[in-house]
Amino acid sequence: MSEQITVKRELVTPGHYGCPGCGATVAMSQTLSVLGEDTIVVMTAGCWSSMIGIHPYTSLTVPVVSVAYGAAASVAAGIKAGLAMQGNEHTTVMAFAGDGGTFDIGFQPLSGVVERNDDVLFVCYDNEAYMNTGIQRSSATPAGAWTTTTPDSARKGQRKKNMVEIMAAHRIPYAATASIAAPEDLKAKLEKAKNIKGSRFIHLFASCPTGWRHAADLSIEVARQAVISRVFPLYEVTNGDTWRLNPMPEKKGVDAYLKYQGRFKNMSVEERGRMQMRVDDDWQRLINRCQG
Ligand SMILES: Cc1ncc(C[n+]2csc(CCOP(=O)(O)OP(=O)(O)O)c2C)c(N)n1
Ligand SMILES: [Mg+2]
Repeated sequence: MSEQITVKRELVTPGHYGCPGCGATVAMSQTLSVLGEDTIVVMTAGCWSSMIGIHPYTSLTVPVVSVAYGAAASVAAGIKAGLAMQGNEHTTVMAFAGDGGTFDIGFQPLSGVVERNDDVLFVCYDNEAYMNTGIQRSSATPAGAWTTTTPDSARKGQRKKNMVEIMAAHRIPYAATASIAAPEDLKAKLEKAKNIKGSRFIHLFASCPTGWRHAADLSIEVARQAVISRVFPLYEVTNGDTWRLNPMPEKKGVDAYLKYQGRFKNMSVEERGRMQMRVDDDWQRLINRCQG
């Protein structure tokens, strides 16, 4: 019997407009390689809608619908419902939006879609600021970070919004965090999400060398440090009530994560200590949920 060799086509082409080391391009490439060609991507304004290229060129080889900023969830729900009316139950419709298009301006449409349990996979690539318009603070920006709207004289004081907790509170069938530094974990989560009917949300951490002020070849390492320092733990929540950690990261201080990034370079020792306390607090809350 002859062996069949399947050559998988890369669905993100090399001609995109991303910055060197862009974590969001890795996020899209890893995501589409799992979801496959039978996927429609709905994206809002943000780095990805610029990186895709100028019409008639495109750097994605799957259909893309580019929509008004904030509307990704509702448009994706509408497309999925339209396909279902045509008898197409197989195409995955993925909303792919930045943190601004998810945590902030896209928040209400996303909440509506999830509350109705519309059949949508929503992937938020989180680079922790409005990068495409010049690194402005969002509600996903962590406390202590420099951005152009939280300059060194007034760096961000508020904590990062916890979107997965908010999704879980909607009793969404599946919500998870994921990282470009953990592709196998991301793959398992996407495969699971792809086969669930209803709303699914993946919060995908994607480093940004331009906005975070780190070297382009450190994007994966920075994302990896975020996981192992527990700044961005990997976990999943099923039906809003079953929390599971995957995997248990080592106990490491936040300094190893902060040290690569210019956006944190002016944090004082006290501020770093406060950040460590917040990370430890959030970790304990997460552990309690996973054990409860
Ligand atoms: C209604 C509306 N407001 C503002 C803008 C300007 N705008 C375009 S992209 C962007 C930032 C997007 O940030 P995010 O969603 O985090 O994606 P990123 O650029 O970081 O990839 C903004 C504010 C817009 N296009 N439409
Ligand atoms: Mg962003």
